[in-house]
Amino acid sequence: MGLLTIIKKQKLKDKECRCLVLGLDNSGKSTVVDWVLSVYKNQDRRTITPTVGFQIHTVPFANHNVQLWDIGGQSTLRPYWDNYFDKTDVLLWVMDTAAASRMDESVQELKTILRNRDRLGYNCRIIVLLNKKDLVEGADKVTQTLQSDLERLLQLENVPIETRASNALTGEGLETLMASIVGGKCVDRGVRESTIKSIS
Ligand SMILES: Nc1nc2c(ncn2[C@@H]2O[C@H](COP(=O)(O)OP(=O)(O)O)[C@@H](O)[C@H]2O)c(=O)[nH]1
Ligand SMILES: [Mg+2]
Repeated sequence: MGLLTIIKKQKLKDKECRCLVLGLDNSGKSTVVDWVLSVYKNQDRRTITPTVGFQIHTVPFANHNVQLWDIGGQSTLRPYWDNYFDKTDVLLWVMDTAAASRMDESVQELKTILRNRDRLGYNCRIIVLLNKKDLVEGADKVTQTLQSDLERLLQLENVPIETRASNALTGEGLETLMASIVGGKCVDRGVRESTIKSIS
């Protein structure tokens, strides 16, 4: 391995960003992760089955190692979500834009998390991903309305949130999402490895 390669690899290791991917079951979390892996790690796209427990993937992006923690969203698994909160840089909250009947449930779950922000850490950034935009007619208008509704609903929590829209099947919106994920503060890799060991 040439010196340049070693230096490049070391640089990548220096910046690590831990992103917790949460949201209700069927919102598209694993599909988002799958698209990211296919593009930035050249992995074949998989057939997605409901996530039982959690999966951790590390993806190189813009001089960062982005750790994506894909956590199962079924109601039986939600009481365990906070086991993963420690040292999270970004909480990516995935919502199914087309599932109007589950919107309220999703917002309530997010509110519960935000009310316990001491567990998540006050430096953790919150990104809400309005996924499955391809399934709604007039997606841009719908996501705009949803965005302002969300801001109003989460106002009481007094937490700044960033909203993005995506189609995880085609990857639309996901490259800018990745850029946004690494845009925040990231910390040293060593700290994170000890956390993974203690949880797994
Ligand atoms: N049309 C459409 N379907 C999606 C999108 N994202 C995910 N899906 C589908 O939604 C279903 C649930 O996705 P999955 O990633 O397993 O959701 P998870 O339970 O949140 O991990 C799967 O059938 C996916 O193919 C999207 O952006 N558009
Ligand atoms: Mg899943």
